[in-house]
Amino acid sequence: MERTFIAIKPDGVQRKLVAEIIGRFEQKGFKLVGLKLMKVSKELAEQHYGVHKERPFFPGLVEFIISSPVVAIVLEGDGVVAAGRKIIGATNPLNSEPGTIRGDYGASIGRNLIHGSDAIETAQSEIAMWFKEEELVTWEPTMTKWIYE
Ligand code: D4T
Repeated sequence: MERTFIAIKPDGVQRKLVAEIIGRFEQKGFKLVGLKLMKVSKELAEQHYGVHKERPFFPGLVEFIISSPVVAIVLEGDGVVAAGRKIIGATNPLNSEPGTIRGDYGASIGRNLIHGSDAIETAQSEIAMWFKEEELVTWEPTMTKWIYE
């Protein structure tokens, strides 16, 4: 089953949007398989955003991610990577559709509340970067038969 990595960034945690954000994925029908509150190390932040290391916003982005706790999440479900990105909305909250997390709660690109993996392969490497195998929980929600045919 497909998995994605989601992180509620420091602004989402500070603004007390954790329950609201996790709730949106739960209500959609996706299964939580990993969940933890953590202070992110500089090494992990730099690794996670490694593709952006030459971009001018990289130092500020890393400082922001390590500035305050983050909630790291792994979700499972058919098509969860692409559907998760839709629920999150466009990178710049000013362009995100209303009804998306960033569209409803964000007002600037540097405080866009949440990260979601952008492809299945990225999700696999991000999950391995952020979680130990034993932190991921295998379980069967009783609701599954009411969500999937
Ligand atoms: P993340 O990776 O946080 O889910 O965001 P996206 O996948 O939607 O967007 P991204 O990788 O292009 O950007 C990563 C991260 O950098 C911040 N950012 C981005 C920024 O502060 N200024 C910028 O100009 C850009 C492009 C926001 C998200």
